[in-house]
Amino acid sequence: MKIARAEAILVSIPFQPIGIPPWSWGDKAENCFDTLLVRIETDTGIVGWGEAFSRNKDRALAETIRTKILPLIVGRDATAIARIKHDLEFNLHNFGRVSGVMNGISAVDIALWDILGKSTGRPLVDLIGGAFADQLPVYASLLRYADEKNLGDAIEQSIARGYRYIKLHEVDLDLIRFAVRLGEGRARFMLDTNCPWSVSETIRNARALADIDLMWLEEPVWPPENYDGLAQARAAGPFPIAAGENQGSLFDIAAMISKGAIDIAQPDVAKTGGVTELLRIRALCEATGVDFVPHCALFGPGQVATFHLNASTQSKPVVERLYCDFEEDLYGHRADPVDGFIRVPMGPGLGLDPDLAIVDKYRVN
Ligand code: SMN
Ligand code: MG
Repeated sequence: MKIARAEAILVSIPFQPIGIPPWSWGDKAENCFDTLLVRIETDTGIVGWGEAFSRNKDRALAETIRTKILPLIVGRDATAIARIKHDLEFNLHNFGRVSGVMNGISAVDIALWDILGKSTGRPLVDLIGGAFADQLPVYASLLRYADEKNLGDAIEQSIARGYRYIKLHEVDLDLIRFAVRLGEGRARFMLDTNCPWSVSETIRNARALADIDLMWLEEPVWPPENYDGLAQARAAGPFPIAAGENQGSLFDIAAMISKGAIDIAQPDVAKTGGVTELLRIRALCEATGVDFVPHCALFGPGQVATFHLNASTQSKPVVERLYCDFEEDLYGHRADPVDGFIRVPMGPGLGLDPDLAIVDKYRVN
């Protein structure tokens, strides 16, 4: 079974915001999220879907995948997943080990696992060891509102929809305290600050928040590769420290762990080397007593692959879902949480394929 065709398809779907979130990625505050799809077709007619992390209609990343990555895989044995991933990483390592190229390689890896599942008639979760759970709790990963009214509305709405875990993306301490107090007893909270603070600011701010209950404090320290600084903040407490979405591979996560920087590792399947790399990271986490809770700010095949990965993890990690309602859904709402839980799709491969009419409608290039 050989790879006959491979393409990158950039899709970006608008969502209805609660208020206007002031938080964007890059410079544009557009209310839409990308799903950068990689579609791989075999000479036997099987189609696999992968996803590369992307924001702000990233045409440049789509073109990087088309020109640098996909030409290297056409003609290869589609079942040689680890080898293809290794060859891509080795051939392209000069172009960066974190970000664009790794996101593209991650997408190829996910699509090849989808093909393997479809060609053997097994769901991904079974190929990677089988399920510890057929459904998983989801956390509502709120956007940043920086505003009490809109943040309060998002919390009330997500609790009413059945979410029992909520991640805040705020940095204002009063607002954070307000949010946790509002939802206390109805939901548990995590706080993700996205790397804004120095080590001393982190220690000061974490101490100032010691009166609220947080499941974890995510990426408090700038820059994301400041593992010594994160380790200092972690040692000062009081919250468990989570990070990993801005690391590129097993080796980055291994360095974080050996520095004592994290309690919770959050690799992203569409950034950190796909299913193959996350399985390696998971094993490292198990051997070092670090929780494995994948990052998932994704809406396509990467999100569905995360369902399978989390379900096959003994600790049954909570699944991340960015909290927004899309104008139209790539999976016809079949991947949506119901009452705060998702079910793992048990069809072959990822078990869900994107709706091609939606792909065509929201295709950017
Ligand atoms: C995040 C990062 C990138 C896009 C959306 C959200 C955030 C998270 O850091 O952990 O969800
Ligand atoms: Mg984060």
